[in-house]
Amino acid sequence: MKIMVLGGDGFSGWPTSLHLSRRGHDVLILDNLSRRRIDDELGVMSLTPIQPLDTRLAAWREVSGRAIAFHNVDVACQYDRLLELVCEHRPDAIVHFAEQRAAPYSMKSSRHKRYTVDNNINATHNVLAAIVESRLDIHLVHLGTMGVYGYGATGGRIPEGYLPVSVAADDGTHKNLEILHPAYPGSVYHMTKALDQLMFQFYNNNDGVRITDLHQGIIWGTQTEETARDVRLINRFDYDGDYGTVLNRFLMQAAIGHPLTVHGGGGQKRAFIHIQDTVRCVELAIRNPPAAGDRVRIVNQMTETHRVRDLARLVAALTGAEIRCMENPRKEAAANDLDVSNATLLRLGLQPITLSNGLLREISDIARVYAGRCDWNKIPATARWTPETCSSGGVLQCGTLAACPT
Ligand code: USQ
Repeated sequence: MKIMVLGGDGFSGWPTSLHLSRRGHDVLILDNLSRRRIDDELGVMSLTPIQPLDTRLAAWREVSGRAIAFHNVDVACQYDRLLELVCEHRPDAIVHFAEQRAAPYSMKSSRHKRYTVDNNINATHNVLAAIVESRLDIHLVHLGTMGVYGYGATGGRIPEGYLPVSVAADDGTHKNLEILHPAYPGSVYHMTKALDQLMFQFYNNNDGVRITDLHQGIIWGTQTEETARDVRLINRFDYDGDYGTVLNRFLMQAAIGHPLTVHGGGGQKRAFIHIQDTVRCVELAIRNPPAAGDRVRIVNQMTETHRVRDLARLVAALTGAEIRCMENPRKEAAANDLDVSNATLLRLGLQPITLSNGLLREISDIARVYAGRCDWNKIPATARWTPETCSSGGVLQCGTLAACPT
């Protein structure tokens, strides 16, 4: 198949592009390299030494004998160029990763909130408008997030996108419906993914665009089979307080002798997936598109759930690291339950990679090899959800100790 990957230079987009290329697909990356510019803005760099995109692509050609094309395009701003490329390359599928993906970054200031909304909403809408204007039957595969559901806010098992409800009419009868699961975004970033869902619903209803929305959990791990083939193909490893995600941060903190930074008491339960499974799931979604006329297919792309403090304990047991509970800079429930259906991916044949000591050690080893590239000052998470979160008497207290539950 011919596949366009929007955001193909990022943490998920790069390994996905390689995986699809290795599986024989003809891959074309569109990216504006914004993630690299955000590193510069924040004064951080990936823990792993990622190469410029042209070096990455040349290395892939050398290692695999396969070419991946690249166009530097800002999908959120350059609509005409996007449309031109869609019409020229006539992809069977477009994989859309071209969004700002960090919740803390989206909450840093009104500038960051506005950037995240402008970028993410315009990117998604431009892709949908270009698919319709091209008049091509392109399957859009989008990386959504488990965060749109609000981590168990409605109680019970989280279904894949649609909630069965019974609506009472005035005459006392009941009508059974399936509605889009209510959105409970917990950050401006998560809010943009909730808004994406409405755009998908509209373009699917109005224009019959075939869409798969993958509601992804927190990714852990860094390398895939393809990125591990040559050091020039290495994937990003974010550890900083804005982009680093929780399990990778804990593993990296343990590797450099930093205490594990648990927010609050660590009662937050979240969904997780290994990066290798992410790329496999995207390919499964591409190979199994919704039929013409089907509603938006929503798939929960996660393999297991864990509480933050349990992950900290696991990493501590493996490495001897110290656990430190910090005032939580986010506005989120101190504890929640989470039960998620991932029936579609299991039905499509995914054999989940679950947390195992072997894989955790592999990540720890990578973190240890590149520990010298870490800037300790960038580890604390300082983006506060409101001026009141983790402040006392108006003084910023993020990073101060809170009581850890036993
Ligand atoms: N947390 C800590 N200590 C840390 C970092 C995080 O306790 O050092 C806690 C957070 O407070 C939060 C949980 O760990 O309760 C998860 O935080 P995270 O930074 O690992 O993940 P999150 O901000 O939710 O976002 C990440 C990705 C995002 C994706 C989302 C999936 O950055 O792109 O959509 O995971 S999900 O969380 O399922 O919505």
